[in-house]
Amino acid sequence: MASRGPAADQLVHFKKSVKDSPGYITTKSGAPVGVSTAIQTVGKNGPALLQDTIFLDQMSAFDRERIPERVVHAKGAGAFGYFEVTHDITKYSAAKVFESIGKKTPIAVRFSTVGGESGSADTVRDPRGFAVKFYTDDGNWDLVGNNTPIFFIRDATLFPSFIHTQKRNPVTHLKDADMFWDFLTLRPESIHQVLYLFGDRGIPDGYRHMNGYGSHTFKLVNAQGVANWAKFHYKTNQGVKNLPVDKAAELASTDPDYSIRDLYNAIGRGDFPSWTFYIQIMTMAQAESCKFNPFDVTKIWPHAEYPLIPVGKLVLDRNPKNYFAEVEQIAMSPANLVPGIEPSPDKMLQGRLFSYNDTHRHRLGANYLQIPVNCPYRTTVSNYQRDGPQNIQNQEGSPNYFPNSFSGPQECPRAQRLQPRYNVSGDVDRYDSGQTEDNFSQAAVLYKSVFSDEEKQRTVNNIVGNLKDAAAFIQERAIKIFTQVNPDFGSKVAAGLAPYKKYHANL
Ligand code: HDE
Repeated sequence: MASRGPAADQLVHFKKSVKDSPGYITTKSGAPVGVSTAIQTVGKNGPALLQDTIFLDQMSAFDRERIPERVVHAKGAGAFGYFEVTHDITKYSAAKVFESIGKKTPIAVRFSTVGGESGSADTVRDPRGFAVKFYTDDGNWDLVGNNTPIFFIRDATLFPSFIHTQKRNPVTHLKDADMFWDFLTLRPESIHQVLYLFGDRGIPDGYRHMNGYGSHTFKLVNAQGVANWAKFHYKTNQGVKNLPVDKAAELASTDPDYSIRDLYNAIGRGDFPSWTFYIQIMTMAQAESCKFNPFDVTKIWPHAEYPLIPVGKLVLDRNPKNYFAEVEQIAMSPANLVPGIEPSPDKMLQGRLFSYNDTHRHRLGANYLQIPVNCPYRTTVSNYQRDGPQNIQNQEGSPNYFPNSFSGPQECPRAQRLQPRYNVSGDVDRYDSGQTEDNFSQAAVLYKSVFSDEEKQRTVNNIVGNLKDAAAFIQERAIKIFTQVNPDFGSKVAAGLAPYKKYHANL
């Protein structure tokens, strides 16, 4: 029989891989089970018995199968592979992952959509998550990015509200065009990413045909302790491909798991996807005189001024052995940094340094880093932390206090050198950047000079198709913002919305 593809044939392959007879069913405590198709009852039609420990074992496990889904990025696909250095960047970073040309570091990648639940369709208009875990010799480094180099907001404190507006209305449990556009138009810094989202790249054709970005600015530190600011990019070697709107809508009903299937099948048939890894560098002095705020994640760094420097490649060559174990339980975190790579003062990144580990403790438990897919297995975890729920690596007889005289682990001078002292000062305040920063200039360039005339029109159509459901006063506010980006853009959206401006909320 012809193959139906690696995903459809998974069970057939499993059966072929089992050499001996399958062995016996057991309870969780390892006891063999005699009958697995009938509950124990008093007589043929009688009530069930509490002493049926086999039934209790099975049903109690089932009752606990689901863990909370991710509050964002709930639907996703994962795969494994390696990162290989092809160009020397040790003058910028002493991180072991970049140590020498040819060096390979194992990686795990999780791709995702953002707003939908775990069962939602893959082909929606939404940013895509592109999170990479590098299992380095110095511990795990996670670059938890998206398929866009920018984001909607630049202050972490706005994130919970922003996400609420992209998800379901708490009364109707429906997506709500008023919430969605009200927030975006009240925070004009979002316009750059809104344009990106409603342009052609807003619906990538699966996960293999899109680029990835670390998005934030990070700090790289070299062996001499010299620091530079950096951005990370991965360019797809499969070529960028996006889905036309009608095709995406059709797939949402005929194959809602399109992107998961596409990735699994490509890897399963040996067609391993890869990305070329680049950095952009900005010196500390350049940052001082930069025209825009280099720590603002709503902005890109123009490539003409800060060119892409090749570093290596990412290759995905293994599918998950088990989805729950290796994808649902993977815990990506921007706080997983290694010596030679540090955060920048980007306020979004700073907020993320807290949020991810916090959500992992809630979703997976306090010792989530001991779950095999999260464990920094290329190094040995030694410290003075102990105990907690489900701890399976409690460091045996090593002392549990520091300093000590009994051969406990010591501080690492190299890690200290790679975190050089730096100076910051300023007045403590809450600085709302909504109106004080430049919100429009890069969006204007994207619309005018990057989008073709056809893409401009498609973007307008996509926006109209969504904004038409919002109240008229929100539509008007949106048109003003689009006009600030480009008058042509504003008037095209206004013309597109004209037939729909029927509903005027009486506020
Ligand atoms: Fe996330 N984000 N995020 N995010 N994010 C999560 O972490 C958060 C942001 C991104 O495949 C959550 O484990 C805050 C930007 C990806 O497992 C949560 C802020 C970028 C993934 C969270 C942001 C991302 C997440 C939900 C603003 C691109 C999926 C579950 C300060 C650069 C990771 C979880 C995976 C997931 C918080 C903004 C990318 C709640 C607070 C910007 C790819 O912790």
